[in-house]
Amino acid sequence: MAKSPNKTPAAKSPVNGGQDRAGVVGETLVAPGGELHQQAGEPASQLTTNQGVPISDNQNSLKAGARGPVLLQDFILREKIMHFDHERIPERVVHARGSAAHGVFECLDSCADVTSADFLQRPGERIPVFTRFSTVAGNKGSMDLARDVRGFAVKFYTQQGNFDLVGNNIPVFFIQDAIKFPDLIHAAKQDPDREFPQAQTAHDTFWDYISLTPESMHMIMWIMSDRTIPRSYRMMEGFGVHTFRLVNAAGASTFVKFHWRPKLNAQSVVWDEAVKINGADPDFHRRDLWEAIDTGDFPEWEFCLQTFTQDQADALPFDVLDATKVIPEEVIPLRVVGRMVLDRNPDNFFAETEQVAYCASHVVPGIDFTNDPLLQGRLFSYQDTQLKRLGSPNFHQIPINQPKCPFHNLQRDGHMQMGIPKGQVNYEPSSLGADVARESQATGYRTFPALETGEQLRVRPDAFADHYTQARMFFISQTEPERDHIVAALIFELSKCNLAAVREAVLSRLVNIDETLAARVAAGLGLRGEITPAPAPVPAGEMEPSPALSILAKSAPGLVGRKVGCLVTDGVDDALLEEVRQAVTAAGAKLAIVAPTITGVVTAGGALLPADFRVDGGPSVLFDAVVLMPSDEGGAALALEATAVNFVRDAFGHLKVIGYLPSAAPLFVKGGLSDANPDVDAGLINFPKAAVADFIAAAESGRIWAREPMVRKVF
Ligand code: HDE
Repeated sequence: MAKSPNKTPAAKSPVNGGQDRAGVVGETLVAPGGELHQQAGEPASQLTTNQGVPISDNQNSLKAGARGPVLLQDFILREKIMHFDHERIPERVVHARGSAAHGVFECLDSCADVTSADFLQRPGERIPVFTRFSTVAGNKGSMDLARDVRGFAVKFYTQQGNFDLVGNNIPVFFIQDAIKFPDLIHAAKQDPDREFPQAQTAHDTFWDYISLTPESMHMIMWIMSDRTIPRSYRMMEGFGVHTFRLVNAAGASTFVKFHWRPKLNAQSVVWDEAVKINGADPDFHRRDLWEAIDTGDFPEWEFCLQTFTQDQADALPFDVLDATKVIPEEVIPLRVVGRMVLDRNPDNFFAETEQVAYCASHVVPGIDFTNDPLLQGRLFSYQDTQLKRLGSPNFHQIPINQPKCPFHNLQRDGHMQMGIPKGQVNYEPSSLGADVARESQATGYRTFPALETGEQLRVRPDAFADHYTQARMFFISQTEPERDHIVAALIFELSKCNLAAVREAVLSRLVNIDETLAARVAAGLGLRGEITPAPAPVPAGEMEPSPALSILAKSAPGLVGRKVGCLVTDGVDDALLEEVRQAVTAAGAKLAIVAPTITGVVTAGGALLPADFRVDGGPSVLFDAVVLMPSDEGGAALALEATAVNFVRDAFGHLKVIGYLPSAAPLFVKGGLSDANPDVDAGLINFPKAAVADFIAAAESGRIWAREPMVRKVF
């Protein structure tokens, strides 16, 4: 930026009140650093009021005399402040914190056999989507790595209207009936009297509610697993949860569960890492999504249908209308029918991410509902909540919510009507107005004519009564480290519950899932007595393990989309650094330079290497694998920095692959890791004995689970 030759920020004038600050000084716009941002007199566009009146001074209110009172007639001030006062809208009662992106959905396989949904007919055809990920319990400003379910909501802008698939990253839910939802959420969110704890389930009221809600046991297994601490929004599976109904052009119905499978595979962090990420970068997930898209690293998911007939549904040992159950992929496989690529960040967070209004009731011809009582309640809730949040039944007119196909009807008026409907006719049928929109039996949405009979009852079907079989199936489908993590999470959460009776009540339910699980949690809680099983109307039956339910069992080697942190000092070896950079990039990951100062370091070859992070701002929790490349002198100096020592200790403790030069030895010693031995630990890659390719291969295979019992007590 060019410096203003004669107008410096120190220039005082009666106009700016003599303050040394950014603002209008004479004819130039000057920043505190004295940089000229923009020439006045040639603005990009004229600043105006909302009425289009040009504004001459946006820095000073209208006063009676330079030091006199501000005048009420200052319509420019009043309009600006009034608008500011109304900038916030109520945050979502759940899923308040989220991040979203635009993208495309491409049909890969014609689904005409099962649905007439227009966007699933022609392979290769693409439509726009807008996808929002979220946490559930935390407020809008809470941290990203809370242990929580993640929302996974997709708005498909199809040629037959908007289809909203408002799903989660977990395929089951806590409760079976929508009438229980307000209680569940009240118990999970902050206590009403003290407004804490924020964004966590580790507290009395949540576990009290859970201890009294046995139908939540399957979901509890999922939320205590690593699914609730994902590595990235880009690395999450997504699920429509409920059984929906597809209807084809001939009117035949097929049941369906919707699945999203990430190209980068489902991946998670470890708990201690999650806790530390929340401090190091509370925006970890939203930053990750934003930066990936910004740098052209577009996240992608496969869209899959799990379709089944009424006969298949009847043959399953559970009810497909019960949202606490999965249909194992091994029983009914997934059919890949499309893909979604997110390729554009929003232009404006509020206008798009905040105002997007997903509604479970937004379906298109060819997609219909089932009698799942949880889904049925959602069909009311979302539209109702948008009315509250966005303030008008015209929320569909907000650009992000507008269908991208023609839409017209005879609904009129209401707050913030944006359109100007023309003509005399606003009713139907009418004999006036030949161009008035009309219904069409042939092309309009037709509800599947399911036969419904029955008495009016407030009951739960008997087929919903088994709360343990699938909870057990989930637990036994996990690999050993994953089971360890479920045990550890339960111990952590229940240890934050101050009510001994509640802890014991939860244990009495865990024992119905798996005795070893309950015994291990009891040991971790320090409980010595016998655990009495809770009464279970339907005891846990045996189901085959489903390896598809495990993240680790499905994981494939790879560093694509990951981040490697490289700790350097002055004197870093240019050739090795270049080799590491090229290898990391070739593996599809990004290399970040972490240095003692943000300006960077001077390499052994004399080049200035700028840093991405100062060491205290770039702890190893932000990376998937790390490389330690200090000079000899630099290694000794870093060992005096607690943050550098923690960088190494945490990387080891979080089971990451560490490539290092002998010059990093003082950091290991200071970190209490003198025993760390590359001969037995496959994640310690000692340069130059080992090659950079060895580091990449090790990092591609993920965390070093064998190290875990050494760094943490596993009950
Ligand atoms: Fe939601 N849920 N929910 N939910 N939900 C909302 O709608 C509700 C449920 C889900 O990014 C709210 O716009 C009820 C299951 C997502 O904007 C609200 C019940 C699943 C999002 C609401 C459920 C979800 C929401 C709050 C029990 C997975 C965020 C703000 C019957 C299938 C969407 C809003 C976004 C948001 C109600 C249960 C997913 C109040 C009553 C099950 C991803 O309408």
